[in-house]
Amino acid sequence: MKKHYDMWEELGMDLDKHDEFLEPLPEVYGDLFVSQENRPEAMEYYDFVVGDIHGIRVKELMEEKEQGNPVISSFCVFVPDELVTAAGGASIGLCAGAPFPVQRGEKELGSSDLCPLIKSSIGFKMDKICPYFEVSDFVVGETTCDGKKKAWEILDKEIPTYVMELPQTKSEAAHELWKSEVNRFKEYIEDTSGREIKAEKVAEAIELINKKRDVLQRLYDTRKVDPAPISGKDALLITQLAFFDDPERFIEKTSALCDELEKRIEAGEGVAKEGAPRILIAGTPMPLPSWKIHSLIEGNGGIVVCEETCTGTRYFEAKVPEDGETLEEQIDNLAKRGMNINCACFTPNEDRVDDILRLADEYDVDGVIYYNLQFCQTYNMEYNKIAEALKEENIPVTQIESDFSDSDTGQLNTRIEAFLEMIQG
Ligand code: BJ8
Repeated sequence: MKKHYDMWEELGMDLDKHDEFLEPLPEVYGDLFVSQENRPEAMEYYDFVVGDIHGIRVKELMEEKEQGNPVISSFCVFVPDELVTAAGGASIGLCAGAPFPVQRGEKELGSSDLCPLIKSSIGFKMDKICPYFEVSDFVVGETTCDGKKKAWEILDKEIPTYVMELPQTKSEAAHELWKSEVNRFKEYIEDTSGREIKAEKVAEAIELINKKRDVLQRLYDTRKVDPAPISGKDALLITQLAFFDDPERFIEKTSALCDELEKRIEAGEGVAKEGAPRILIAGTPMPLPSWKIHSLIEGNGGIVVCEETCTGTRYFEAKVPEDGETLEEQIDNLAKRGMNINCACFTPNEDRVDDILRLADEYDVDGVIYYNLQFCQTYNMEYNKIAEALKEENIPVTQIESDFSDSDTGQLNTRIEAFLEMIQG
C-alpha cells in the first residue's frame, strides 16, 4: 500500500489517519474471508481488489480525470450510472459502512442520533481518508430521507454536491418528476464535463450496466441451491465491490466466478452443510466494509442466501428497458427503473412486501432477518407489516437494529444463535 503514498498525498488525504483507518483491514479480512473453508477459487480476484482497495482503482480514476472524463460518486441505487458512463466517465458508489469515521461525522452533523450510514459517509470526507471522495468531481445526493437531505448541505461545503429530488410516491406525476430529474442530471453532467451525452452512447451504457445487473442476478441464482456454492459473506462482498469496480472488468470476473459456482452445483459441492438454515436478510444497505451480520449468521452455522437490500437485490433486480432510441425515450426508461425500486422512502410501498415474500420463496429460505440501521425510521416502520405477511406464510422473522460498530456483537450473536436454533427446532 505504501507505494500509493504519492498518489494519496496528491489527492490531499490525511495520510496518518488513513494509515490508522486501514491498519486493521488485512487481519479482519483474513479472519472473515480468506479463512473460509472450501472457498471458490475465483474469489482470488475480489481478495486482490480488497488488498489494494485504495490503490489501482483510484489510479485508474485519476487517469480517467486526466483524459477529461467525469468521475462522479454517489450513495444511492437511484442515481442513474448510465448517464455518467455515456459521458465517458466513471460512476462510483462510496463506502459508508465503517465505524472509524462515525465520530467525526457526528461532530460535523451536530448529532449522534442519526443513521450510521450518514455519519460514516460524512466522516469519510471530513477525515480525508477516502481517496474515492477525493478523486470525484462531484457527489450526487438524493432526497431519500431527512438525514441524507440535510447531510448534503454540509457535504456541499467540502465537495460540490448535486442533489436529485426523488419523489416520495409512485404516481404518474412522480414518474414525471423523476424523469425531469434524470434529465436535469444529464444536463448537469454535460455542463460540468463539457461532454454532450448522445443517444447512441446512452444505449451502449444502458446495455453495459444491465449486463452488470444480469451477472449479479446469475450470481444470486446460484445461491438458490442447497447446499449454496458460495457464502453469503462472499456474495455480499461482491455486490459491495460492484459499486466501484470498472463495469466491464467486473462483468468478466463475476462471470468467471459464476462458471465455477455452476460447476460446483453440478458436483453437489457447497460451502455450508446441506440443510443449514437458509437466511434472507431484508432491510437497509450494508455498504463496505459492513460484514457484521453475515459473519454472525454464518459463524453460527446458518447461510445467508439472499439480501433484499440496496447492497443486494434492490441494486440489480430492476433493469432499464433497452428499447429507447431517442434520448427522450431513454430518459423515460431510466426513470422507469427508479420507480421499480421498492425503497422504504416511498409511500405507500406495498410492492416491497411482495418482493420479500417472492424472494423468501425463490431462495427457499428458512427465516428472515430484518436488518435495520439505527435511526432509519422508514425501514423500521415497514417492519410490522412485513413481519405480519411473513408470519402468515409461516416464515420465521426477527428484527435486528444495529450500527457498524462492534459494541453490540456479543448481544447480536446471542440473538442470532437463538433464532437459528428456533428455526432448526
Ligand atoms: S434506495 S435504502 S440506498 S435511500 S441513509 S434511508 S438507511 S436513514 S440508505 Fe438507501 Fe437509496 Fe433507499 Fe437504497 Fe435509512 Fe440511513 Fe436514510 Fe438510508
